[in-house]
Amino acid sequence: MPSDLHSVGLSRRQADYGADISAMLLLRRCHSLTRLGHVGTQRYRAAPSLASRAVRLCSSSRDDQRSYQHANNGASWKHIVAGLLTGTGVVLTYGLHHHEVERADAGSSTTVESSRLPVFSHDEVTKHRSLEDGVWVTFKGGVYDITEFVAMHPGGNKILLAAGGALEPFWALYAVHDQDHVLEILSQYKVGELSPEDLKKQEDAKSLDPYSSDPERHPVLRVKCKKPFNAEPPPEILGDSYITPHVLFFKRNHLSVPQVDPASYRLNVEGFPGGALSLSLEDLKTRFPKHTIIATMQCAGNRRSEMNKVKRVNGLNWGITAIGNAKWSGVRLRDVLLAAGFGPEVAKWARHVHFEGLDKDVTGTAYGTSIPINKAISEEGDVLLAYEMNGEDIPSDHGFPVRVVVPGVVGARSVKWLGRIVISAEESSSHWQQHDYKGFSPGTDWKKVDPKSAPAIQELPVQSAITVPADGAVIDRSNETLTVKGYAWSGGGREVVRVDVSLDGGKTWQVAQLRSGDEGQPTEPSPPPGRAWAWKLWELTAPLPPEAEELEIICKAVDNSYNVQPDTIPPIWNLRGLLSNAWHRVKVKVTED
Ligand SMILES: Nc1nc2c(c(=O)[nH]1)N[C@H]1C(S)=C(S)[C@@H](COP(=O)(O)O)O[C@H]1N2
Ligand SMILES: [Mo]
Repeated sequence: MPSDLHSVGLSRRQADYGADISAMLLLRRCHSLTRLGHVGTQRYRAAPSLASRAVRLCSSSRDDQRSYQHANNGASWKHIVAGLLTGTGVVLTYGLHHHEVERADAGSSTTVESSRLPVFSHDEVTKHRSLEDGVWVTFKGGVYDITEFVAMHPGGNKILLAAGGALEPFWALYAVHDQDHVLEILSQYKVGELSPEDLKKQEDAKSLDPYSSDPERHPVLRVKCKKPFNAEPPPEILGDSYITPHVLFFKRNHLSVPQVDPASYRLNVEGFPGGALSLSLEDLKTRFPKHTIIATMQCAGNRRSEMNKVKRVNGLNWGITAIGNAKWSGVRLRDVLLAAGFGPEVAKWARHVHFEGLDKDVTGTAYGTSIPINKAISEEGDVLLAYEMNGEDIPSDHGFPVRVVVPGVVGARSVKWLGRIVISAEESSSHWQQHDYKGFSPGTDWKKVDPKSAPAIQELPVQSAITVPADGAVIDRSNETLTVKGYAWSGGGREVVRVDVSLDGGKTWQVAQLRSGDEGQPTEPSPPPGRAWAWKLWELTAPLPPEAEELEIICKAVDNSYNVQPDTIPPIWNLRGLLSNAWHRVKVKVTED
């Protein structure tokens, strides 16, 4: 998120708005004119001064955006944006109402004939993704300039995530499903048509490529690698919900997503003296009790980008959101192992349980890993063969129809598209068990490294990060307080008991409030000891330190074993950039208005 957005967003929230709908109408009229005349990135500045005020309001400069905030009505706009973001329909009401007002006011139809609008290429549209350059989106083949809409809405910065691309998925994200109404609102902002070639491309993006059957992903995700698909959500959105919606849940794929037919799906459980057990999806759902847990999944590479800044590491450059928290339902691995013949005899030699996915590389090798038997068989281990995520069938990106969920353990062990389970005296021999997902000394380089010298990562260390404000955000001095938000979690079922936050680079600390649920919603009951699989969201609102021009905000979590996060990265640096859990730091600027 560019910092200027934050400055606009934060100062707007504090601004003293005065209702002025006529300014809106002037703005709108100015907009209509430019719509027929100048269209381009400079159009606001070039707009004819029908009303000097409106032109000023249309200005794309940041200061003007900000001063405009004082001339509008905060409360009602807040409602509108709340409506937009929650899909309550308030925004639709606004849109329709406004549409009518304008129509009456203008005395003529505001709907501009499509044929008279210019045609834009996708490239042209993508150039407009900021308040400075204008915020353009496409919707059903039309091109819309929604700069004004975004600029006027506190929280409108979230719509900016759609800037320069298709709007459809964003309306869907905020549950505004009625596309006719969306079109009606948008019609006021139409500036052109998308070129037929680019519309076709948008429609049939699928080509002859091994990843062509991969599912669609939400464009809000920050893509680290397209093929295979790896992406994480923007921090401020992740931190918004205790249970991460699956569209926002980070996706970490080593290969293409396999297409699995649920009717012919079989899970093979092998390695037992009595032979293999083959289970259909139906068998899993009907023969075993259904068990539900809320568990956080974190990739071993979460926050690798911070480590990468200290000294280059190998791997996807994850930010702070290769982590998510979901409600997983399925059967206990324990129950399936018992059904397959686990008992005292098997316990004598069995030490590991291997998992193999149905995703295979060109040599036919499947993704695979293993976990220790005690975690797999223990009732308290809560290892699931999950067929639901957040109450729905597991989405294909997350392992449809069945995935393993090993709570408290590094994401790499939670094998998706599970095809095979093998009980064994040995660890999995797979690359991902033996050569990857291991931690090393900061002094170990690629010449010296011996993978056999380190154990496979299982339980993860204590972790926390700041989701709001973003690094580089600009905060207005007129804000008397500052709210810092984030997540905290620890591996092995250890519960986070405290999060400390500093606004002054670690000189002084305050204790954040922990939450196990969404704001204003009932919280999840405390987990049984040793089974705290889910993260906690935390928040601190504190007075803005006087005089400081820049703040270094830090967070650090403490779990119930009193494990703490290391303060800096260099002593935990490792060549693969794994286990990056140093104090999280963001810097924000404080400006005088
Ligand atoms: N079959 C299979 N399972 C897999 C992977 C994979 O590539 N293939 N990636 C693993 C890794 S490294 C992580 S962090 C998690 C990510 O799960 P998610 O994509 O549902 O977030 O899945 C794990 N399970
Ligand atoms: Mo991972």
